[in-house]
Amino acid sequence: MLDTKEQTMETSERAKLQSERLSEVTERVYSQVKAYKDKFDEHGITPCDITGIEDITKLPFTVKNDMRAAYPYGLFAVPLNQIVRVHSSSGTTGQITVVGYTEKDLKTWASLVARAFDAAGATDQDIIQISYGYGLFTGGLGVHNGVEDLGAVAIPVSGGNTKRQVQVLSDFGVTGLAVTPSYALLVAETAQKMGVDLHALPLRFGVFGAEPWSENLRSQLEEAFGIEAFDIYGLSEVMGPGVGFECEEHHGLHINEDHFLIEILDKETLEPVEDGEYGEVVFTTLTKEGIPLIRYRTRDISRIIPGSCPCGRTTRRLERITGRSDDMLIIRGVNVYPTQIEQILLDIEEVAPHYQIILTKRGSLDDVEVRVELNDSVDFDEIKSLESITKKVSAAIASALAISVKVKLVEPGSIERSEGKAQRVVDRRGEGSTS
Ligand code: DLL
Repeated sequence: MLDTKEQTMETSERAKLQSERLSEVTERVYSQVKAYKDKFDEHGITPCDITGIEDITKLPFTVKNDMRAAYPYGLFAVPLNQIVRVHSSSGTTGQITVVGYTEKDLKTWASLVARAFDAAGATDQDIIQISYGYGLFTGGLGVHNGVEDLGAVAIPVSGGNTKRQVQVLSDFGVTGLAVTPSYALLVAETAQKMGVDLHALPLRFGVFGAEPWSENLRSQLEEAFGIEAFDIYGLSEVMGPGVGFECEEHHGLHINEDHFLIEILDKETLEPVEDGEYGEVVFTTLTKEGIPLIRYRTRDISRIIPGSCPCGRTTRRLERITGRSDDMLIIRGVNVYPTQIEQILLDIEEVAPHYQIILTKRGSLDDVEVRVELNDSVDFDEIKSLESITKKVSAAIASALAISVKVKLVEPGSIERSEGKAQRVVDRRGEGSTS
């Protein structure tokens, strides 16, 4: 295990380290970042009020809009000559936000991503194909630096050009694949079309993240590639990939708590919840120099898994992210995340793991349609079987989630494939009523 001391230290010892670091970071943002000074003053709080992690709740939150207001560099805590790299968030929910890294930040980031690959069993003997996008997105370069830090071979393929992805995978002796789970599906599908037998390759593991994915998708990816699949979590505002990662137990994402203080807060009251209960994930960066963030509200919903992990790491585990609060659908009063629908669809043999959820307006009501592709093996022209599969899918959704949705089976290959993060929900409610 890399960084054994940091990853296995007694909880009390870690709390002490976090407390020291929290004091330092609050002082730093108070003295270096005007927006934080103003906010602290508004709340009548000074860094002297923060003596330990139990004081975290005294501090104000940072939200995406604070970052937008400070666009591009307003929340940086060091002069630009100390920043050596910038990245940005994907901007799927509005204007992009910019983050900056000092040299030390990049080193820390690489070491935390290296922990994730180490936990997936990677060593300096491995050859790792990185198919996350390179560019402003933190996925490509973030994973790249971590893989190099581990001493493994990094193949910077980036996203897109899927046939070439398959060619590299089969010709370069690749042992590990790092990519979004949805793009991994397309790579597997393309390999099959190209007649490449993925099971005959030396590929051993995949490190998948950057979007929510279900347990059933994990099984399908493991089967399609003949690999063990690991989850990796992160967000650009907080650092990028490597904030948390799965170990061989596959039971939650170990959070790199020596660098990030995690809180789970009730969605309504924003008060801390007990371990085991669901809420919004909030992070405070403890060591970042470029753009330290205090109590950043991620909008991701999850919970801390209570208890210790047999792997020996003492860092707490965040359950895999079910979804973002922005993606939550409210279907006739029931809260549903796209991954819950995915989990159900992937249990049904006759459909493929390609789906989209279309939201439209019918009068004043929201209408939800689940579009899912039929499996190649089903004859799309056979109306009888289509009817019975449609019924089967709606019944499975109704029984698992207690909601009734319209289901539309579509031809294999007709749902647009993603080369990065998949767009599972298509919101057409602004485009006028369907009736
Ligand atoms: O997606 C960083 C990343 C790159 C993580 C590569 C893992 C691998 P952003 O573009 O800022 O950063 O998007 C962050 O993506 O708040 C989650 O909603 C979602 N997300 C990231 N990883 C996971 C995961 C990168 N493993 C947002 N499971 C986060 C579920 C994830 N959702």
